[in-house]
Amino acid sequence: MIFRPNEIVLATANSHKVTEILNILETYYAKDLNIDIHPRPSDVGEIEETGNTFLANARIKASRIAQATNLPALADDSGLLVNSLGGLPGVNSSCYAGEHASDEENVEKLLSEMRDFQDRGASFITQALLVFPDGDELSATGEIKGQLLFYSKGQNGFGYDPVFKPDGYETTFAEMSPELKDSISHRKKAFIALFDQILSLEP
Ligand code: ITT
Repeated sequence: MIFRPNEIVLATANSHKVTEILNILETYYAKDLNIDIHPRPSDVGEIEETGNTFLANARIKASRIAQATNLPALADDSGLLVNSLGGLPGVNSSCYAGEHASDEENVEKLLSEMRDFQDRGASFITQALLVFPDGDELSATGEIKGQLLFYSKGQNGFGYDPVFKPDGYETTFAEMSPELKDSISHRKKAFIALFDQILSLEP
């Protein structure tokens, strides 16, 4: 039996993701959450993501932080899947242009790979995973479909946001306010689905 935790530690080192996750939780649960969320401990070094799936990589990150802290650890593994590229960059989204590539370098490589494709369909996926120190898990995924532009537009967000226009909207994620992105994103869908499960657990 899994009990509702009073404390959770984040397993992501990506400050943009941390900001979005905390904003989503504050917006949708506010004081009802009653769970202390701690940042990823700075003394845990880089965690190599050797999995072939978002779930496998989320498990590697969360298990490592749960073991290091003896607290339930929350991972976000996410990425962009592009139809014309057979699902790339996928699990390799953060290092598409090479290890430690910047967001700008990844976007530049994507636009270059996509220059001859008219099918611009793509989707963002987030795998949210909570791993307890004893190995129990709760998981949820979120997805948003959209279209890739031929050039970058907008200054907000991070990663591939400047080239991704979600279906049903006229602007890229990077042109939207953070509040609008966080109300429709893959990350919002995954984390609301996960925290609805967490909050339904017995205390
Ligand atoms: P952690 O592993 O420490 O959580 P990371 O940035 O390495 O941080 P991932 O391995 O999950 O995380 O890689 C996710 C990459 O996918 C991220 O670096 C972006 O390039 C892209 N990405 C994920 N969510 C995104 C979003 O909401 N907007 C734009 N790009 C996103």
